[in-house]
Amino acid sequence: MYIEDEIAALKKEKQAIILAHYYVPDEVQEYADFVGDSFGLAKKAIETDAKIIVFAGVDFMGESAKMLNPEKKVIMPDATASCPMAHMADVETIEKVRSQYDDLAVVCYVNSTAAVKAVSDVCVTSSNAVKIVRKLPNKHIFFTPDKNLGHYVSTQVPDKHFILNNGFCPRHDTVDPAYVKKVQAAHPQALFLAHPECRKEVLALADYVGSTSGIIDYAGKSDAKEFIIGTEGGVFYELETRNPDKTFYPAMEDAYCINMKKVTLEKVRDCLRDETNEVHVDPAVASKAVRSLERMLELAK
Ligand code: CIZ
Ligand code: SF4
Repeated sequence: MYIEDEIAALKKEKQAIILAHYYVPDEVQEYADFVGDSFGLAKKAIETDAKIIVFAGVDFMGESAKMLNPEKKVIMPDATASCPMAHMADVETIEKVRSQYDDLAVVCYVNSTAAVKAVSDVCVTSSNAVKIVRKLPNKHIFFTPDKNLGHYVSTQVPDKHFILNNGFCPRHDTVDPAYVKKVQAAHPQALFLAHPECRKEVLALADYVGSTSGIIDYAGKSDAKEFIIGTEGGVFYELETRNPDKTFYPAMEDAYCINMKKVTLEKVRDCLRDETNEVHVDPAVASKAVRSLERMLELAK
């Protein structure tokens, strides 16, 4: 039997759904029931009535899906697919910053561990960070883990004071402005669409700054025919499928997130068949962390 047919049969038998991030390999996106960015996937995880969620993505995404659906079984194709940025934040730093400011909100990017979410006031994703931070009543914002997204939000919400944690995405943080300029010179008609996990020097060159789903929407609606894409290479699958008449160029030499690429179709089949790599979150941590996620879902409306 072909692997695609095996997966289809297992999904039916087990009442399972496959949720995939835009950064996983093309063939996994092709056979997923829903493909999205972390915000879209979190919302989908709540809506589904499937009994098993196969989360084709990295650790923090599976954790969030589990915390929002404690009664469902959440399994991961590769248990070692982990976002390094999520591990660049710690509870001690948050507590220290909290002790220094009276009117502080701790805002954590969803790319974070459950333990960090549990001591934060609200979660955000790159699709909703600006909107949510604007709505917070607090004057001081401690943004964690991503310094680049935090800096970008601070430029959009200038009336608040930001303290930035020192984390970053190894993929987006290394996009080189000199390389982007070379691609721009080679394709002068192309618009440059960049993810806010890139450094400010890169965002300064962009025609549009937005989340992965923001970039996909923008490219679809724009009249332009060529685009330089400043985010992980997995988005090319969705961009090219939706826009066969448009051309997309990467803004970096190596556009791939190693951890997202660990999620293969074989591993999707294996974890579904064997129900392995189930996600567990300590209930005491989960009960606090889920408040930050639920507050995000509420404030993003
Ligand atoms: O870099 C990531 O992991 C992103 C952009 C996640 C997401 O979908 O927000
Ligand atoms: Fe983490 Fe960056 Fe990979 Fe996203 S692209 S999962 S932020 S390492």
